Amino acid sequence: MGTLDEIKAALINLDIPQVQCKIHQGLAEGLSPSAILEKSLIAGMNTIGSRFKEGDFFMPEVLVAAKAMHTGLDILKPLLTAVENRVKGTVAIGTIKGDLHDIGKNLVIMMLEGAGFEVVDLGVDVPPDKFITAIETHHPRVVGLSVLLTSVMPQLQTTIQQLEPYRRELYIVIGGAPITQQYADKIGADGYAPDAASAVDKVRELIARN
Ligand code: B12
Repeated sequence: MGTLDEIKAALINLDIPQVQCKIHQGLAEGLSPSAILEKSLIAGMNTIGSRFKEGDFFMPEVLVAAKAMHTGLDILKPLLTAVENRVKGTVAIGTIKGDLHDIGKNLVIMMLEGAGFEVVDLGVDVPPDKFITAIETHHPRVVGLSVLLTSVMPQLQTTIQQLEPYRRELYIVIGGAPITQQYADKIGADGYAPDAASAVDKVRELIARN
C-alpha cells in the first residue's frame, strides 16, 4: 500500500495519530499537499459518507472522522496556501433558517478552505437578512445554502428570492441530503452538489464563468 492509501486507511480506521504520522511521512516522501488532500482525506471522507449511508458507520464515527480530517487539514493548509499562493475567492455559507444540521456544511467548508477559498461560515438557522449582511460585508463570489430538513426546503426559495438583487455579483449553490439537481433548477439556484468534493468543483466551475 502506498502512503496515500495508508493515510486514507488511517482516516477510515478513525486513527487520528496515524493520520498525522502518515501525512508527515507522505510529505517527507515528496507527495504534494493537494494529492494528500484529494486522494487521501477527501477520498477517505467519501468512503466514510457511503458507509454512513449504508448504516455501517454511525454519527460518533462520522464526527471522529471529521476531526481526523480537520487534523490533517491543519497540517496541509499552510502548505496548500503556500502553493496556491492566492485566495481563489470568497464563499459565504450557512444552514438556512429553521435547520440546525451543520456537519455536512462544515465538511464543505473544510474542503473549500483546503482548496484555497476564503470561507465565511454563517453557522446554522441563518435567516435571509444574515446572508445579505454577509454579502454586503464580505462580497463573496458564491453563497452556499445548506438544508437537511425537508420541512425547511421552502425556506430555500424564500432565501434565494431575497438574494435576487445581489445575483449579478454572485452565484448561489445549494446542497444537503434532500436536495437534487432537479430541485435546484426548479427554485433557480445556480448550482447544486451532492457532496463536499463536488461542491468544490461546482464553486470552481461557477467562478470560472466570468
Ligand atoms: C446528525 C443528525 C442530527 C443532529 C445534527 C447535529 C449537527 N451538528 O449537524 C441532531 C441530533 C441535532 C439532529 C436534529 C434533528 N434532526 Co437530524 N439527523 C442527523 C443525521 C443522523 C445525519 C445528518 C448528517 O450530518 N449527515 C452527514 C453529512 C456529511 O451529510 P449531509 O449533511 O448530507 O452533507 C453532505 C451533502 O449533503 C453536501 N452538502 C451539505 N450541505 C451542503 C451545502 C452546499 C452549498 C453544498 C453544495 C453541498 C452540501 O455535502 C455534505 C458532505 O458530503 C440525519 C440522518 C441522515 N441519514 O442524513 C438526521 C435527519 C436529517 N434529521 C432529521 C430530523 C427529523 C431531525 C429533528 C427534527 C429531530 C427532532 N425530532 O428533534 C431535529 C431537527 C433540528 C433542526 N431544527 O434542525 C431527519 C430529517 C427528515 C426529513 N425528511 O426532513 C433525518 C433525515 C433523520 C430521519 N431519517 O428522520 N439531527
